[in-house]
Amino acid sequence: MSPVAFSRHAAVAVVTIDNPPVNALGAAVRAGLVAAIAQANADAAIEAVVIAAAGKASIAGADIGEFGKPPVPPLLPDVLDAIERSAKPVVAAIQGAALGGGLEVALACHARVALPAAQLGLPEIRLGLIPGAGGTQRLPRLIGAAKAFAMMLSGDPVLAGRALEWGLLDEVVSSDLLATAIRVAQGLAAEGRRPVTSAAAERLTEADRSAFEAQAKEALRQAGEAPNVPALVEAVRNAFLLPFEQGLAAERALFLALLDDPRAKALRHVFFAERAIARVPGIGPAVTPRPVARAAVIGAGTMGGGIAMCFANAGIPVTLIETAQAPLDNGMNRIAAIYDISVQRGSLTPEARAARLALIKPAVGLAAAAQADIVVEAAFEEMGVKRQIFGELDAVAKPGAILASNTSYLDVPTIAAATKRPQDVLGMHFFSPANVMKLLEVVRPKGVADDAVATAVALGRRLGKVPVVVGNGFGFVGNRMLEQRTRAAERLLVAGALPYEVDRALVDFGFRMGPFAMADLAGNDIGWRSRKARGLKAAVADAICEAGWFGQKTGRGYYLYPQGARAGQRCPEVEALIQRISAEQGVTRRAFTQEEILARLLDPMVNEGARILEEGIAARPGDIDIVWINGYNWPAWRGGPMFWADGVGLGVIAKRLEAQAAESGDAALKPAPLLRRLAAEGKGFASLASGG
Ligand code: 3H9
Repeated sequence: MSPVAFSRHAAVAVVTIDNPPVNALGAAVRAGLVAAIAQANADAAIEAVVIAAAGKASIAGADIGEFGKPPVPPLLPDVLDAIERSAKPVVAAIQGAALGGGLEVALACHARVALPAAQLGLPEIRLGLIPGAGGTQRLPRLIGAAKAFAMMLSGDPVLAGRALEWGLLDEVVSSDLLATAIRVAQGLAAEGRRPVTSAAAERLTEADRSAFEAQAKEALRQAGEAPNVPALVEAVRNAFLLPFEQGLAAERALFLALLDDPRAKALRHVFFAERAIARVPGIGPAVTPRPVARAAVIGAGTMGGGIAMCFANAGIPVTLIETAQAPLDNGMNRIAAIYDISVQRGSLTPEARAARLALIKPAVGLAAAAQADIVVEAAFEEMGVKRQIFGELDAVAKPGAILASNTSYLDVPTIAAATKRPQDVLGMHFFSPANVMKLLEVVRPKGVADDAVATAVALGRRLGKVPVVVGNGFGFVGNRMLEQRTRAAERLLVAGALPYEVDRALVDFGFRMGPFAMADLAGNDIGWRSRKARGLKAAVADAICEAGWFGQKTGRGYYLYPQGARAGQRCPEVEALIQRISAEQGVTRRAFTQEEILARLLDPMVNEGARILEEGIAARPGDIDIVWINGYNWPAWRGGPMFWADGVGLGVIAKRLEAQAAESGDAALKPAPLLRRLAAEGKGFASLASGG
């Protein structure tokens, strides 16, 4: 059955796309649209056409799943050509998200009518692409190149009201969308009008052109390596330089070249992986999250304060709890100061600041958690402390409240065992700064109720986070892999690299900073304390801490930070110390290329990722990628560590790991069984996601 239905309303044909979940423009939809337009034109009793869509979304765009596969005709530009050339006027009725190719369909129509909630946008930029079905040519002709370029560059949709102001829509109605579209279509037919966007040129003025060029210059300056920004500028500029048909052909060529770019492939992987995390194994749609109207956060330190801000920012009243008034006041002052910065920057109004602060109620003592539907504990990272808090919480929290720990490493069932309600206890691991970072690891220990997990996930989304459900185990997913990278970085120093070389390799790869700059920022004493507690040693890192060089806060760490500088400078003393340690360990230092450094840092992470998958701590390789992109600044256009590994080839990685294991004598570096198996079969991690 075709996903495109044809029905008659007097002399108007209503063509309805019904292709759940989001009416993407797959091959069958494209064929159905061409057939429907032809049918309407062949039927003497039909005067005009309305294109509508069933469901919540209007048309979410091209079917991203078809990208990278052999194209199946009719191609979208040809479909739009048929719509625009239709001898009978065609009107788009837009009730929800008209995005990418979905908006391009509307642009090819002769008029556009929408509900107020409709969202119109060209988000291709986020997929590493540019619009490829006329968007860069038709939108500037309709609303001017400056506005069109801004929309395409941000990828953000605009609401119907704004679109109406701009002339992107012809009418916005709060009800009777279809009836209105039919009326508009009848009106056009009666007047004998068929306004064709591609023939319009009055908005492409000289003033518009200079406004666009100014924006383009700035966009190119900020684009970095992104290949699609120059392509977007070129395509939009063509609207001024070339006739429509030629502009369209140039856009298509740019679009197709980007489609094959590995960066765009990585972003498509991220798109689907981000959506796959919503499918939590064993938790179907029948599991309903518990209602959350009030929250409590225990601990008003940096982490607890940040978490409380997340609740307030989402409009959820939250009680911030401390053991005494002084730390509570400090915490509240810190929160107010962060909001002040937002007000100064203009990203928050003074009223919104006041409203958010009013949602955070400071309190001393755990009894204040009694009314909360969810309690997030962000106290000191020590099992004894956590168990005591959870034991006390058990006595005061209301029945059915979710009791979550923000622990980064500790065993969640041991914490849960301090209560008589382990079914309500889980981990909610936020990342610092909690009010900014998107990642939320929802730790699901055995014994926790499914609806408790579903509640944490739904709440995470309300807080604007990317919640990834992970199993219980030391460091969960993100920190467990980070530890491998940290160890690898230390090994590299002893073997012959210097901190700046290691950091540069990762920055050139696309990370915002390397491991040593990051350690200096976070404070080297944190890792030191944790190593001491676990009886672990790291010769260089320990020596640096013994010297009192804790990082930026002490003015020096792996680097020097004179007068509070944020960017570190190479430190001759640290470099001499590293060389001394190599000598003490009998190591003949040697130079490493950037590629070698990268492989030595990232391969052990991938290996740990393989173990995490084997143990079921992460459900899918894509979940690990989403953790690293949202929690650790892994560049999205590189798709995450597991996607990256597939690109390198698991055989290559397995061989490199064997070599590293032999050189270091560390058997833990040997390829994990899963990695070994996939490498032997010539497969990648992606084959696991598809059941291979
Ligand atoms: C384009 O159009 C290029 C053209 O210029 C040129 C072509 C020649 N394709 O997000 P959700 C799936 S590029 C395939 O959770 P929501 C999604 O994977 C495209 N599948 O829902 C998920 O599947 P599952 C430009 C798609 O309600 C399900 O739909 N367009 C597509 O939170 C639900 O998705 C975009 O980039 C797609 N285009 O949000 C828009 N879109 O359930 C991308 C969604 O199996 N889409 N799916 O995991 C969105 O922004 C959101 O999906 C939308 C709904 C706002 C529409």
